[in-house]
Amino acid sequence: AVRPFNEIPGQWKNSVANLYTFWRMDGLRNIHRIMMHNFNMYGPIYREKVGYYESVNIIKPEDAAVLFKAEGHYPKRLRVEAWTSYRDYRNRKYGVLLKDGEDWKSNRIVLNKEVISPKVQGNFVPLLDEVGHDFVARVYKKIERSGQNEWTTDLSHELFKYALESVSHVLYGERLGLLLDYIDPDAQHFIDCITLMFKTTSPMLYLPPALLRHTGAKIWKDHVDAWDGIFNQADRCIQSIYRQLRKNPDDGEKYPGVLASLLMLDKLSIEDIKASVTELMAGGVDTTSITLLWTLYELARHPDLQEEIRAEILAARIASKGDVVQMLKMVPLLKGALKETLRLHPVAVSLQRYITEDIVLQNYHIPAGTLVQLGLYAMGRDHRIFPHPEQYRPSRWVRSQSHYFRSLSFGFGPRQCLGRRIAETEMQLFLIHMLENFRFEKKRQVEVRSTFELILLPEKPIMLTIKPL
Ligand code: HEM
Ligand code: 2DC
Repeated sequence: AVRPFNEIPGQWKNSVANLYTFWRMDGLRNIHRIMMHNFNMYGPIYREKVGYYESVNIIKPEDAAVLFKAEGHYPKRLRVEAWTSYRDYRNRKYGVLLKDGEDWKSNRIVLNKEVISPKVQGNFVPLLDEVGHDFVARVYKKIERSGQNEWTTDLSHELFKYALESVSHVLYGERLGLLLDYIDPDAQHFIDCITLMFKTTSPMLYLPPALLRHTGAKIWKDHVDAWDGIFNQADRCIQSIYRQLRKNPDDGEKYPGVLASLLMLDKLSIEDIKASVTELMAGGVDTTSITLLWTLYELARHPDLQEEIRAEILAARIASKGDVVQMLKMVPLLKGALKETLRLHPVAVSLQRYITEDIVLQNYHIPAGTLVQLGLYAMGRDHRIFPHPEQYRPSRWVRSQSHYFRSLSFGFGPRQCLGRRIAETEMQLFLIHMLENFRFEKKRQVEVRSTFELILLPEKPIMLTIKPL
């Protein structure tokens, strides 16, 4: 017989005890490890109440399948109140990230066609390829200047610039010039604002922003400053394209970028376009750059694997005869490496949905309306789901092993990551260019852990040594 909702294990009945564990484990920065701890203690399903939201947590691929079948036509994830509060406070529209219901759906359908459909990938490739080339040239320059024929560095700042340059080229069809020696201070400020925005969001998952706002808390002020910086910079970029387009309407000769395409299509209001393009620009920086940093870190720790992927890339380069779109279809191990990076170092600790119908998970009844979270970080490190989870093995994604509801780093279904195609193409091209030119090494083999700042980040700087081949 199916067991009732109230019998699901967990500390949900005693939220004081739960808050105590949370505090003792420095919960804020350790959400991912607390979730693993809870799955070890309670098994593959538990209920919890932290702060002001309550959820059911699951870890198994079979349960994920049941969850996503019950997500309904307008899938809804956990609402990040800090982000909606800011927009309400400044009277700005929600973009696709924060919209819900019919409004979300109608915007998302239009955006899908311009951002994630297979037909646009070909448009993005030359734009992203150009940025990849320039990054390589920049690294050669750095190596030359070091005078030692190698460059040892924490690449994160360079990667942030690479990611912003890439996503901007796709969105605006124009370069910002972030890979030049002297960069626009406004662009650097934008990058800093995104990091601050994420960092100030996580405490507000537990303390309602409305309360913080009315008590004049510093965290709320910093959060507002961060979003103000993001919106001001995005507004400048959007205005400039808008004016250009009015002066010289597009001649259809070359791909003009996502923003211009949306403006010409004329299916969304200017305000809706602005809101979603700003989210795309902000969502396109820390996510891909950190994933690339983790990938280089793993490849530096696994030199033989690095060599194997390099060989695959060189072979694909020759076989594709200069057709980059074709080349991207010939690098399965490289793609496996990115999946493997996101398995061990996911950007999102969890995926969440409010279910729209009653379901059964692990033989417990779950009523419609419940917030169900899939622990993505915990799932990626569970030995029952991934044999030898501690090993970085891209080939597990290439060979036959079942991938059924195991590859979920970008989410699932109609509400999955809108930036997915951009992110994947950008990361693949980066690694192709870098591995064709350089070798990556790590001097001290120390394990770097993740820390939660809304997205998961390396807990300390990762130092890499880059040498020309
Ligand atoms: C949503 C992951 C890069 C823009 C999401 C979600 C995940 C995710 C897990 C939630 C999906 C769900 O609930 O099913 C990632 C990862 C990235 C990445 C792992 C890179 C490694 C990007 C980039 C952009 C972006 C580059 C922008 C260009 C968005 C947006 C949403 C989203 C707008 C909300 C979509 C909606 O609600 O309809 N992402 N993301 N992401 N992401 Fe990404
Ligand atoms: C954070 O408990 C932990 O892709 C919370 O590009 C639940 C939660 C809800 C929404 C998730 C968030 C977590 C992590 C960051 C995500 C976000 C949805 C989109 C966002 C996964 C798991 C992200 C990074 C977007 C951000 C775009 C934004 C900057 C405009």
